[in-house]
Amino acid sequence: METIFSENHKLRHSQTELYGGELVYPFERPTRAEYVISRVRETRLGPVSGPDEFGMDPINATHAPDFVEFLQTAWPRWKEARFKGEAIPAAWPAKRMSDKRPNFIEGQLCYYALCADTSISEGTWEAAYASAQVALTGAERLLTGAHGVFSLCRPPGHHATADMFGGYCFLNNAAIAAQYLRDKGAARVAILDIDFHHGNGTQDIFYDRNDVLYVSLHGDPMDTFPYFLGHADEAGAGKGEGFNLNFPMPPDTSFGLWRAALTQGLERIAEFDADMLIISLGVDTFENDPISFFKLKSDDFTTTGKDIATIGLPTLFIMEGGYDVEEIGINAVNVLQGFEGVG
Ligand code: SP5
Ligand code: ZN
Repeated sequence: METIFSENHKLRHSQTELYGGELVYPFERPTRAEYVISRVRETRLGPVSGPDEFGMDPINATHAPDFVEFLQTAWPRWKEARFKGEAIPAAWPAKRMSDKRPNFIEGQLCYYALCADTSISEGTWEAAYASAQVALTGAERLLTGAHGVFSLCRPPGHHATADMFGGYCFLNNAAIAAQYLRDKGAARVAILDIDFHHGNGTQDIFYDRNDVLYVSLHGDPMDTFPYFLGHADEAGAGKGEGFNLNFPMPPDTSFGLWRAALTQGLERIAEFDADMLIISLGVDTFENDPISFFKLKSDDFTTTGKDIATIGLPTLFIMEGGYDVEEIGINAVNVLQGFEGVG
């Protein structure tokens, strides 16, 4: 399987995450991608290629242009305002407040943020842009006949909505890729999100559509981030009703229960008759992940890849979360090898 990867991910090297009342070094850090690409090379998974250039159009096809412009300019504007630290949102248009967009950068930061765990720092836009190009290049490979491709995206994307960043995400790589596949002729695209967290951004972007099916397996939002989306009764709206399927699961969920949900999700995808499948590949379901509460073991990731392969669709794997740096390379590549029938 070919891997698409950009060294520009390193441009995202934020030093702060608001976590448990402290500013910690972020869980979403450059070494994550280094562990994964090392494992890709070590296992000889296949060739590693840089991204092609698709420009801004496919990004603006999914995201609001004002939000994209905000992301592009946020860091220089924040510096200009002479704040000392990284850009961390600390106010919100909360219940019963106005939704008018403020003028000052601090206010705009809060306007476009869905939570406070994600600081904007120097190079963030450049890395997010490269990550989207990595996803688009993987999508293009499917269109030219590849059966499986791995877009090693960093930063991740599935929490980003059309006009909000957060949860370590800025541009929704999976959504951008799905929209690109639709625009290039795929009639139906399915997204299967196996990251530990619910992909609130991806769900929101496609919630009222019946041409992109979203299926997610995740920690119950009653117990974990993103807290305010991902419930089982969220089934889609309007003509999208029935095209959103959530499997929230409780703390300590082990592979047996998780795999049963995977089987049901794959059945729904097969019934949907998708032309192509995108996997939001988070490996933060791992038993030793520092911020999550599922109990998957390294071998379970291989089985997951095998299960995904059974539905026989051209599949684009897009890297999302996974924070136990020592193991994320092994676990991510196990999924890919399982899909390819190796291991
Ligand atoms: C892409 C992705 O996986 N983003 C996840 C963002 C999660 N950020 C919020 C972290 C809060 C973690 N609270 C953990 C409590 C552990 N006991
Ligand atoms: Zn996650």
